[in-house]
Amino acid sequence: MCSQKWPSVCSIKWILLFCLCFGLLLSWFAIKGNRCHPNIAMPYTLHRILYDKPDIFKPRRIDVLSITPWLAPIVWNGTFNRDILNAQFHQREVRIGLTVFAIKKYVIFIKKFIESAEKFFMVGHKVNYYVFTDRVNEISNFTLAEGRHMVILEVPAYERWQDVTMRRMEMIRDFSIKQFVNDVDYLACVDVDMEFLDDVGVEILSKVFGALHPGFFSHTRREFTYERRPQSKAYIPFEAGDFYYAGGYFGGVVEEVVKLTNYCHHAMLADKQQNIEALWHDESYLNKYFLLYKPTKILSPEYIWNNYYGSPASIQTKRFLGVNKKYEEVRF
Ligand code: 4GW
Ligand code: MN
Repeated sequence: MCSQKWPSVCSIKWILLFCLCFGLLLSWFAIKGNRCHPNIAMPYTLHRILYDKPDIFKPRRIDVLSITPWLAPIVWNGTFNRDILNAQFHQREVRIGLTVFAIKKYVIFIKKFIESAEKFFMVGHKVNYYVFTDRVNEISNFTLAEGRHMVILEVPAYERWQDVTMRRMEMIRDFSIKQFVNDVDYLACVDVDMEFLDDVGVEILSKVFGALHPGFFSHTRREFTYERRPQSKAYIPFEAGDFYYAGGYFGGVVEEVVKLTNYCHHAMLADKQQNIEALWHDESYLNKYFLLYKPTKILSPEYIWNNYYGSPASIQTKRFLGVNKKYEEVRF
């Protein structure tokens, strides 16, 4: 059969067969490669984000500290590129829970809180609002953007206001274990008497994070209003302490939030046994926790500002601002 001269029909057949096999082999390797390294094959879109090369000799902010001695970033306006961060977190399809308490008369703050969060909090990402309240019927319906949900959690209203704020730790811990851990990757736990005025995005996310209290970021250790009684579990001596963290803003991956809230709740219970209540309640225990277990990221006071503290030059934007409270209307 194959006795004709070169190039015989027979040898062309063999060449074609060889090419076919080689092609099949190549595509098999390509498919296998993609399957094994999805994060190498996928970030194609990332290459299309245009941004300036980071310059080692040009820090983005020179007026403020943007990294702690334990190498946690401190997030200030101008130090990060939101597009790069968004692309990274979209790649992971991150899900974020925002916990907020609206107990008794504090339900009045929910509307502005949620409506402003829809404009500025984690826009474009998957968000669950977890609203803890004793007044379920007083929480109105909100139209939320795609991928965003509200979960209303009915909880008891403690009689003393100090317990209303302190027991948040216990409730966040319990719902984290039984529910949030299945629903979201990160939690941000914040006060409700607040309004979002500028973007708060994935730049806040880290294993465990806290925020600098707007009233103390330029103060000395001695001036921090830590709990100073050695009998208290929240005790911090005058020679210790890094920053004064705000009680109204902390978070992290759900497992870390469980550790943090569990620690604070147990410290509070132990103090209660001794008839002690830390000076600034949950905030005092949170400060003790962050002294012992350093946060992996710290948010500048842009993230929890209050106009009571004016408008210093270092605060270039007020992302989340305290709402003026008419104390007689909300307190008891
Ligand atoms: C005094 O009468 C009160 S009531 C002090 C706090 C109260 C309270 C606080 C309340 O009645 N209902 C309530 O839901 N809270 C929650 O605790 C709410 O989420 C609030 O943002 C958080 C901390 O209380 P706060 O915002 O009044 O604390 P500061 O003044 O430090 O921002
Ligand atoms: Mn507050």
